[in-house]
Amino acid sequence: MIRSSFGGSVLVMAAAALAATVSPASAQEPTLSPQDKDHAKNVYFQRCAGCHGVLRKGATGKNLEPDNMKKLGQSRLERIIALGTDGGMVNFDDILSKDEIRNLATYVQMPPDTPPEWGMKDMTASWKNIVPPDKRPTKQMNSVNLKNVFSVTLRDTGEVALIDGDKKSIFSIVKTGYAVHISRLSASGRYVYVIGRDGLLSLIDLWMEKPQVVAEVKIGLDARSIDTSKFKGFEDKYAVAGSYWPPQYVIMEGDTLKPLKLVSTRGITVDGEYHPEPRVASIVSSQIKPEWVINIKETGQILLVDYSDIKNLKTTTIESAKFLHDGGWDASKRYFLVAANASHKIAIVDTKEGKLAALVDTQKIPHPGRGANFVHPKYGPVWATGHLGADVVTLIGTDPEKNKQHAWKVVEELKTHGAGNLFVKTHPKSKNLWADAPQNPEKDIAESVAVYDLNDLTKKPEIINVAKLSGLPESRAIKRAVHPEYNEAGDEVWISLWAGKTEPSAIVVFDDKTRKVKSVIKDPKMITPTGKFNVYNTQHDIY
Ligand code: DHE
Repeated sequence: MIRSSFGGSVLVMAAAALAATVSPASAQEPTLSPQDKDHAKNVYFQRCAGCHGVLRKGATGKNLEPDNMKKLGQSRLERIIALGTDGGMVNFDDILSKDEIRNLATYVQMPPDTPPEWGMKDMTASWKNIVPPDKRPTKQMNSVNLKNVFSVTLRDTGEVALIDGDKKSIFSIVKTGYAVHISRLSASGRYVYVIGRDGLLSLIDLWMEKPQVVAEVKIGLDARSIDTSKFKGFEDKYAVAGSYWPPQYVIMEGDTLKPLKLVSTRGITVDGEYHPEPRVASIVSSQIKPEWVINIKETGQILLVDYSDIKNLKTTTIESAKFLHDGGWDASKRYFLVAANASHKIAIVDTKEGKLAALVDTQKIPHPGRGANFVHPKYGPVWATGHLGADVVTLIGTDPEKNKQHAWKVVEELKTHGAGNLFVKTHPKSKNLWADAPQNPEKDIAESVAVYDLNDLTKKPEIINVAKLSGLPESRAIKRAVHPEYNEAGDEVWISLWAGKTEPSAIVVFDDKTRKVKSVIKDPKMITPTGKFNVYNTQHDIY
């Protein structure tokens, strides 16, 4: 089992919604008391479902259906859960008790529970138009430079901190969904959309004197992705959010979140088999067409959804590779590159032609975030991804016009300070590429980032221990250095130090040119900061 959400995910609402049924079992069948089963079910949804799936069919993590689990047996399963595996699953003996581990090992040998559906009726009933558009400000009511605001995920408190990037101070903390995941921006830059793992989507209006949630809707029971309509003429008109459970996506009004259209993603994998749980992974919005790229994890199908007429929705379905996860645009914004992470491939879609441009083999478990674009001195324009399962940053050529011989090929692998990378980042104005490694089991590596000089990639990267420079008290617990994000000007890099819920965390701001610490943002309210979304860069897909 891979630790879901890299250390504590959720499907709590789904778990709560499940009937606490215990099937009658024969003497030989693994069984638990109703109370233990209920608890194990919650632990499974919180810790395991993100990687292995609710129905345990497997994705980033292995298939955990009862027949396979029974073959491994109780004591082997307990060992795996406690200690992890060489295959990339981390140990759980630091966060689960011996009883929890034992019961979880039994639970995965029992038939999986299926959470309820969440249809239009449920969604509409959950919808709150808290401050309707006609009651909202007609102009910006605060004096903050909104383009340089960062929406920061405070993962374990279910909040986002809106940080004034110029002053480097929090100017609003907003309650959002449980185990909040990512923020995205409306085309105008006025609205921030925040999705929680419990499926709660919150809309924040940055024009308010103190920005607050103006609308919310629960789009499913377990979700990860959200984006908006960015094509000319459709700015701020629609939002689209995808869920892990039920497997579906929903199109909503952009300024109220009123649900308009719900589309199931259940269907056939690229291997031609039916899958009951094809989860919605990344969603990105095209700037060259009224279209979203919606990546369906388990089927490996990439959907190009034309939102110009949502009553008569036209979708192009592109066959790629299974286990699609995260990805980003190339510098021209024509090609979308997405990791099929457990297939160890990057799929590249030509959104102009509506076709797969290439499937590129990489080292183990590519994890780009949105990736990083720059011009390589030798190979021309490239896009970079890091890997969870290998200590390299992979560079793929992205210019089929002027650098055809390098296009859609791995042109170089840059050695990093360790596997367990989640995010790489650069900026068009920068000459640096930053790579984290928060999932590395070694404290020193997980607390550090590697910085490459884009003018001379033959030079070894500089390894910077972010935790040591932060001034936070030394502790045995890991403060994971995660998610480098540039400011609007492209001259600062912000890195979260993601500590435990009860320990102090911080955001360390580096001067990009000198790579020296410029500022450390600490605040007692800044609990478990992870992703940071600069308004301007997120709005314009700059990375
Ligand atoms: Fe994420 C992006 C799914 C765990 C921080 N993560 C994404 C995307 C997906 C995804 C599908 C792409 C969204 C998009 O672009 O529309 N994440 C998952 C999981 O399934 C997984 C592995 C396990 C889970 O159960 O949730 C998971 N993610 C995490 C974390 O534990 C992270 C590190 C911390 C946190 O706050 O949850 C985390 N994920 C992020 C971030 C992004 C992201 C910061 C956006 C990166 C960007 O720069 O755009």
